[in-house]
Amino acid sequence: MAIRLFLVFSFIFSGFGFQSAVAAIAIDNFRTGLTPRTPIVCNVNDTVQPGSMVGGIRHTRLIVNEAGASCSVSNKYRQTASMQVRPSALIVNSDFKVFHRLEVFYGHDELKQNRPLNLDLTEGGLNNRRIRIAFEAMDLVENFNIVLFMKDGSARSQCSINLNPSTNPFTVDFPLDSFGVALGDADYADVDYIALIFQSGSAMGSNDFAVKSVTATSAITPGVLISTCS
Ligand SMILES: [Ca+2]
Ligand SMILES: [Ca+2]
Repeated sequence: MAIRLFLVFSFIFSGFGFQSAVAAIAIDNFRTGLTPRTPIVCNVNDTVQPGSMVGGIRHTRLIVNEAGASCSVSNKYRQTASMQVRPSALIVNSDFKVFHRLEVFYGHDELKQNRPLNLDLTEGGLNNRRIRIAFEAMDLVENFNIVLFMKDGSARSQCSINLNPSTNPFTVDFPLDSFGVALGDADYADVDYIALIFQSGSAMGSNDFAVKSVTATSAITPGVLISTCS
């Protein structure tokens, strides 16, 4: 199966004036797979969005508070949260005291079943790439996790951090070599599924944020924050 990879090239300059091309892999730029804002109360909004993201499908699950009877306690004012993809941002809004969990999957098909990406995130076998996430802004602390499933899920590694709020755009690099291996042997030359998980990290929920792009790159870019996955 052909994998839709969109290669972009950036150039880095060494201190000696040499120039070399560094290929970056665009995982998602949110310019396609648009989806309307659908506020939910204590529920799960589970949808797929076809487009030019890696694997051709973005599968999202927005979970608001707990579903079921306990919701009348945890969200007694029946407030809402929503996710929306507009060109070119994925936007999450959460109302007063609403706690969200957003799961974004790549490597699933239209029926939300596994369809391995067989994605090589290495650069010539080296684990020197970073998962680079660009945010537009974030108003409260958000817990963020990247989970990489390799070899059809027989290996797994992850990076989990709390992101600090910022009213300005900010970009964070998550170096592959800082990910914690949770299962098997990490083989970033065969990444089959990618999960991005965002969870309210504030004491009263209510978080809002927007993501602009997800790429994998080895380029070191001034101004980009570097996470150590802890
Ligand atoms: Ca595979
Ligand atoms: Ca809010």
